[in-house]
Amino acid sequence: MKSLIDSTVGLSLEQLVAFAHRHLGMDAAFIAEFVDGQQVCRALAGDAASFGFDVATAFRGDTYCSLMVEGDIPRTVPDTGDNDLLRHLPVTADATIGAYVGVPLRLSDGQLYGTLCCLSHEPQPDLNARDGKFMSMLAELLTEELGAQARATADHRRLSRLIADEDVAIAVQPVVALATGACTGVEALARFPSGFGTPDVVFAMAERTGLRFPLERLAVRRSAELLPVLGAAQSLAVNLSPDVALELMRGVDDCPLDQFVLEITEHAAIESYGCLREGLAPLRERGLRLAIDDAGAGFASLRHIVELRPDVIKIDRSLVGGCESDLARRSVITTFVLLALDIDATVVAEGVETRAELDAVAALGVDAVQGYLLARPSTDRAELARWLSGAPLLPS
Ligand code: G
Ligand code: MN
Repeated sequence: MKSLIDSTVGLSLEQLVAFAHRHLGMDAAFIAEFVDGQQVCRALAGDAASFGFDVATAFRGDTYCSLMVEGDIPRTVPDTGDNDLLRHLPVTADATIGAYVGVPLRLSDGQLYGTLCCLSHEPQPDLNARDGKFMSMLAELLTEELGAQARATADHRRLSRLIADEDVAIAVQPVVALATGACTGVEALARFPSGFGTPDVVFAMAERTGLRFPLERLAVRRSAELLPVLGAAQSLAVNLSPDVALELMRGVDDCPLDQFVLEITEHAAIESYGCLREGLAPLRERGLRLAIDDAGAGFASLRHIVELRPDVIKIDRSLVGGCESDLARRSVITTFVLLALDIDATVVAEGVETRAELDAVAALGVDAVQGYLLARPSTDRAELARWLSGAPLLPS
């Protein structure tokens, strides 16, 4: 059957159980997982205590749910007194169960996970097929959510392993000054083993699984290993989220920061510019330069620039691509160039792929360029050495 929804809607087990409880109006609703021949309550809503259980309670032996899953009792039992099997089951009297509705919960591969059930102390003569349908629909949503949880757990495990193994490579791409043609520094870019997807995908996975800090920390630590091969005037640009940047840079008292450029993407949501400004101030005093990355790609770049007064504005490649034949793109680039003049920043055009783009951004007053036309990001350290030694990188 086609799934009700394409991807997870983000409803938790607790929310879905609460829907069951509210809609059926019974005394308690719960999800029980089958584990090693027992059933363990995973989420509940309503007055489960009056039936003698709580979250994490394990049920053994014949239960309503195991009987329902086996097909020995119906999914909807308006009055347990009318069912021969349930009437004589000890728990019916012990917990005073008058009515029951349950549906099996399956994982997306069809494997049985457990059950979603509602219980009432009194019989519920109004319970009908529609209630059963509603529970089946919730079960389908739960299948989605359980699948999302299983995927998140698997992602967390894979990514934790990657971080523990330090399985990240650092590619670098030169930043080239238009005035001299020299490489003024490099941007470090994390690269992950094939199978993990693009860096964007991996960092998004890290965000989802709560591993963004350790992953960004690892990437920047590996990037910093390149510092010794850089000339004193050459910079190392690293991409970091603002919160990680503050935490990390604070921790490196002994390390000179004047070779680092901290790239904060325009996509980063900044909760408090004041806090970030204050946090960065002592680091900038120690020489750290700040770049706003991907400028012009979204909505926030002007605000980031106005609030943070970066040393570098990196114009997003979506503005640079085809700018030679697009007045609007050139006009936005000019805006950044003029803004940079006023705040004493330099401008780097990213994603320069053609000679025409290079000539256009040069004519608009951009200071430096980065892009496939000059060099692709590379993990080859011999190539890095060649760039840093002053090999001409601008096409003649
Ligand atoms: O957001 P940020 O600018 O940090 O992203 C850099 C990314 O852009 C890297 O993954 C790099 O591989 C890619 N990149 C670098 N130069 C070019 C280019 O000229 N064209 C395109 N399409 N991508 C580029
Ligand atoms: Mn960047």
